[in-house]
Amino acid sequence: MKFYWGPHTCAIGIHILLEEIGVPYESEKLDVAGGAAQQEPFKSINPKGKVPTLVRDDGTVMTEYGAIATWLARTNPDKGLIPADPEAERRGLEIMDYAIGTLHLQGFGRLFKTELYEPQDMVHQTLKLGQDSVKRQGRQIIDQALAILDREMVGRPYVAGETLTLGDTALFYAERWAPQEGIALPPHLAAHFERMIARPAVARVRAVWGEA
Ligand SMILES: N[C@@H](CCC(=O)N[C@@H](CS)C(=O)NCC(=O)O)C(=O)O
Repeated sequence: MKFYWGPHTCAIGIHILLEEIGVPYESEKLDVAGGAAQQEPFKSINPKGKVPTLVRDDGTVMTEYGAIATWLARTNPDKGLIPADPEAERRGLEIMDYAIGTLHLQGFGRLFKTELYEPQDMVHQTLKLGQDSVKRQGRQIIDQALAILDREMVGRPYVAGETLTLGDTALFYAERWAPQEGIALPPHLAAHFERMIARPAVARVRAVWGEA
């Protein structure tokens, strides 16, 4: 398998799953901030121009965080990355979906890709009038999502209960952006973040990413 990632991106969560599982894989770092995900040769591999991307040994390409994470968990059932209890599974998926769909794409997306959310008329584009309000809106979405997720984590070391499951890696990658953007994590998320940081698989990935 070949795993494509870029510094600062959500791909760190899939990298952690690969290390937690212990499957053999190659990896390739892309200069995502410099536009490499939108250019060849990567664009022909994943026309969506996004990481994480995982290419299987038969050449088939997997994209979308939830799909890749679920496939990795289901093909390595001994790792317990999908809870056996349906209610715990639902909880974990609910948190994963909210971390990806709302906290990441609607919240942090407005901070990282502000220009995509700006009004497209000439006046706004020239004077950059829309940027502050887009960033404010992103910050409101982030604050609300962090508060909701913090309540979800009361009394739970991991998103679905007592052990790590796939949703933890999605929550972790989004938690990791908060301090980088000067946003304090609320206490239960801060504790979850530290719990993740303490895992050997996370330490190995952070060393590769130049963060440790
Ligand atoms: N819906 C995708 C989103 C992935 C995504 O937004 N990836 C960002 C990095 S966090 C990316 O690759 N951006 C590259 C670009 O826009 O050029 C998923 O769930 O995997």
